[in-house]
Amino acid sequence: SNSSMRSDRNTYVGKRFVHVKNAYLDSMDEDILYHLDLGTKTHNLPAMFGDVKHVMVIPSISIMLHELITLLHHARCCDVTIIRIGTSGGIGIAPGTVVITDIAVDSFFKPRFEQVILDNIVTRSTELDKELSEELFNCSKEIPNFPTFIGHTMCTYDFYEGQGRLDGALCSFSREKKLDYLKRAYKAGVRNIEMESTVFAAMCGLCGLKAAVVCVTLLNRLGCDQINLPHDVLVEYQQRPQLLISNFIRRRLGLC
Ligand code: R2B
Ligand code: URA
Repeated sequence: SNSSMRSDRNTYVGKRFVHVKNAYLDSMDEDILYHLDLGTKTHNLPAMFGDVKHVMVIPSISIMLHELITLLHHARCCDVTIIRIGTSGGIGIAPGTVVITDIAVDSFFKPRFEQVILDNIVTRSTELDKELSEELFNCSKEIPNFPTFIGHTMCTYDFYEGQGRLDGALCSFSREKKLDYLKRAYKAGVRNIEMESTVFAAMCGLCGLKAAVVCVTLLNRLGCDQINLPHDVLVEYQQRPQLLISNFIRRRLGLC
């Protein structure tokens, strides 16, 4: 029909299609949209979503921490230890490796979290508890076949361009610039990238909580951008931080 006639690359008569400003996207054999658990090869995306609008909500760990730390205060908790566990992208290390963070750094490899307060930028330190990270590392040595490193963790505001990815709807840099950036991060001591550690370290530090960050890596970003390991492998990897922390808790309770 007239309404579905293509008049140029992005426009059907009477319809304006979404522009993706990324020259790499069309050359990809398959595009896995990791957070949506969808892929161009595994799902018929036009049939499933051609007529709907998506909304994405960005969860904020800082809101959760404000309320959790306030709760701990009201409950008069003391000597609190708090550990963030989760997933991350590794740099120069094998997928499945667990990284225990010594310092959380920002996108400039600096150990700081910049909080906008009113119309000021307030810079906060992102140091974590050294003794706690060493205790966790010792604990990891007791688990067989459990590759673990202590290293810096880079925390970003975005999963795609913000982590130097060549996929996603926007990509404004070359493959060479991406690799140069990630190699500089590696040289600065960064071993993994995620999206919560700096604000977590800053808030816990200021409020006197002993804090640690333990994340498994799902891919090596020097090799690829897409998270494309089989589902059961990803599930096993994601259980590794949980396994380490449950062993740590058992040890602290004197149960092993
Ligand atoms: C790690 O993984 C998530 C993004 O895929 C994000 O919550 C993070 O920090
Ligand atoms: N989480 C991230 O933030 N980045 C990755 O590459 C993987 C998981």
